[in-house]
Amino acid sequence: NYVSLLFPAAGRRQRCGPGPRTEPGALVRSCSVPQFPCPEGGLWAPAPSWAGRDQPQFGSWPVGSPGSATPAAGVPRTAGTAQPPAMEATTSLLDAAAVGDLVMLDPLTEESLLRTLQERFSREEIYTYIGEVVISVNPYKPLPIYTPEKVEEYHNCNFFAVKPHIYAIADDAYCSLRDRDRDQCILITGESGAGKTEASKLVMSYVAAVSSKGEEVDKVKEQLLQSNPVLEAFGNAKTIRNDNSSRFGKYMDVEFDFKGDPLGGVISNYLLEKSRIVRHVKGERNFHIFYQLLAGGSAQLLQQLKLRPDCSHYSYLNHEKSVLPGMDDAANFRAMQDAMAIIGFTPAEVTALLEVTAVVLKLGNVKLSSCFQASGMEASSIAEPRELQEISQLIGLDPNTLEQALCSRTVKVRDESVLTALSVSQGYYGRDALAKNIYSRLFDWLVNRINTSIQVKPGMQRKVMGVLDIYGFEIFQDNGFEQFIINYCNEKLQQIFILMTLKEEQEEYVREGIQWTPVEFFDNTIICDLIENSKVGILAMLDEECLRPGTVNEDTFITKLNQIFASHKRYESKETLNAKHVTDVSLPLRCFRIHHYAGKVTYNVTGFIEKNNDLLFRDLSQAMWAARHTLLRSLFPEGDPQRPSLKLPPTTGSQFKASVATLMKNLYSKNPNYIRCIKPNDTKTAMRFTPDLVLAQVRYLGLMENVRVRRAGYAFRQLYQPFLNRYKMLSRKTWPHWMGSDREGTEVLLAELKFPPEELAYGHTKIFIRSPRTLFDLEKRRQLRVAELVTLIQKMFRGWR
Ligand code: AD9
Ligand code: MG
Repeated sequence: NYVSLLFPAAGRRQRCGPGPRTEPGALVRSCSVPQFPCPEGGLWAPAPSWAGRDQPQFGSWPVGSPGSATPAAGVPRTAGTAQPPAMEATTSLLDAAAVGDLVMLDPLTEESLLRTLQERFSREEIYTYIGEVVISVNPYKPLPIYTPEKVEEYHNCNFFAVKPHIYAIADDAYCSLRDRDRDQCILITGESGAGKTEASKLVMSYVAAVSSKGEEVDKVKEQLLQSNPVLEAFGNAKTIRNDNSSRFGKYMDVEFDFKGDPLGGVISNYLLEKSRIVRHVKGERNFHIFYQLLAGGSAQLLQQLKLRPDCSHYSYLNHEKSVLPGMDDAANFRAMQDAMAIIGFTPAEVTALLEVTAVVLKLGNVKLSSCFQASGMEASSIAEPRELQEISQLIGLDPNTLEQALCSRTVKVRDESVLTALSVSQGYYGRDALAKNIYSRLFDWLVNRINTSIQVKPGMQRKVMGVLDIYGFEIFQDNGFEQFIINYCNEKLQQIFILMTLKEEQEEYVREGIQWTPVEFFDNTIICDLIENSKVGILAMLDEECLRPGTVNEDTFITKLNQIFASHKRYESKETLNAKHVTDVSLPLRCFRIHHYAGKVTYNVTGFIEKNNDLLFRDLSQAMWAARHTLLRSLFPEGDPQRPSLKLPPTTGSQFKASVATLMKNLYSKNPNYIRCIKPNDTKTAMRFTPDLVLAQVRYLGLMENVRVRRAGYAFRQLYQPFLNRYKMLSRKTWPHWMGSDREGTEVLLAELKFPPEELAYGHTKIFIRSPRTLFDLEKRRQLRVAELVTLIQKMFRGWR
């Protein structure tokens, strides 16, 4: 059968993709492989056409998909007509720009990688693989690739029989979880505006669409999906980079039963950018909820909350009217309210939540004025009592108590409590700290409340898919405490990425009985340790400074760091930088530089101690606890004067370190799937690709390292049977029929082709090929052979006629 020779039937790594599973005891899923008319008039389905995830696109015709926006690279197609594969189908591998999997890129250089992404992007191919990793380049315009038809197309698809797509990874992860009981995690990283949140929503909605339907299951799915508008209202804001920027990190475990039906989930949130409550730069906004509430709240609601519908009235909104093109705050408020109802918030809970939100907004309008005590000491008082009184009414607190808490502070002097007046600037500092604390605690409450609704009953057996949407690596002109924390988190994610990738490679080699030769890779443990070592890590030393009695400042902190890390390979002090005449940035007064895996970042330590301490005057937390407002009161348990412990709460840094450690443990127990998002331009322009900008991200996402690690051992692997089927035409000994085992056939075939032995390894079920070049060589030979065969067939047909 000559025709069957022309059909690719390749497959590479059967990690967790669809199709017949290779591991013992694995379930076999039905593949909706398209069928094609054969010359005899019957239907021909490509011989076992399962292709594993890592298979390059060349071998998996049809690469495109009916109805897709653009034809697949190198594959001319007539829309809707099933055709035998054209010869060009194989050229995609040899055409660098069309490589759907960068592992197969040859030569691998930053330039070729960038060119490939750009070329694909220009064809609206926004997704590209690096093995199991999906790279997603934000198109900044709606593409017709997320329709129900697309869901259908990717569901139970042959991973590489379709174009790279986020649905393919979602399907792969979901099916692996459902059919093979492997808990999954999907890690989405990238810089602000790169498309992480959109990607996480696409994954969630895909899973919701393909899992089974039913009243109970649909309710759970709806609740899970509706957590997004609520969290986005309270946790997202317009920034210069992104009109809907998530100002918190989010990890969501979605839990499924044994059939793969969603049961519920758990959300964890990380480090809300609470400083935005009191300050945001021009061109940005505070959290969406404030604008939504003022634009969408009914007159009655606003009256009840003692709010005016006018943004320009509020100091924390910069006294600006802020209407964003394309964003309907009023409609979003209604959507948020509907979402809360679906999740199960009671009307009383919603009211309490909005009351506390209103209190935060109104706190910004509390004005202080300066006065002098009899002693001549500066003191502060409330300049205009109305706002304070309204706040007190909203929270059920005596206005005098609130005023006292805002304008003075209790200090212990030799076991005696003394009330000392605060200056105006100290008063404002306390007021802002209170607003930030109320809001961030309210946000935590919100997440917990959602969790209460979506949590799964204890004792039920479940499988888990975690989705992580977290801030990417940040290098700004001025990098502060937030960047330090965010970059530490990314350093840990990189560490886990390397460890898990290598672990997985190693496991496969062990499974296949192939000798594992240690792979050289950049190990960033040294950087993680520099930051998190519990004795001599930067975070521990910062905590030490924060705990020191007396007035602390960053001078002693930086001096200690410089002493301890004087000879650390990844640390540089300002003095070292000056000595090296580093002039790429104007160095702040007090700073240090870390050589992260993704680049060098200079941190300005001003504000490190205050942000790490994150202290709230005890008088303020006691006042909040004294309020009759049940929700607000519950947010300040430490305000209870009966509480014996006067222990300081953990610092921001140590809390973050602990939650990152939990996150890592959680991720490490799951099978990882990566989505690396890239922002193609700085102007949010549709389909514009700025190479320099993308190159910077390619660097700090570590994509080159990613490709190197992926192909550190053997770049390509495939089951013997499809491999032999595809290439047997290259040897007279194996073609047209090989009667022995597939493995023997493969050995005979490759021996005849005389590839260097170090290029090949024979596993129990798979052939491993070290470099893409060998595979290209094989593919080129196959192309020539196919051309010969086509000519031969044509001659035969002519002869018959
Ligand atoms: V941030 O770190 O939270 O500031 P993200 O989450 O990486 O950021 P987001 O998902 O919010 O970015 O995407 C930014 C905008 O890009 C969206 O509001 C969309 O307008 C646009 N976007 C992102 N992904 C897609 C896509 N797949 N198709 C079309 C997209 N537009
Ligand atoms: Mg986001």
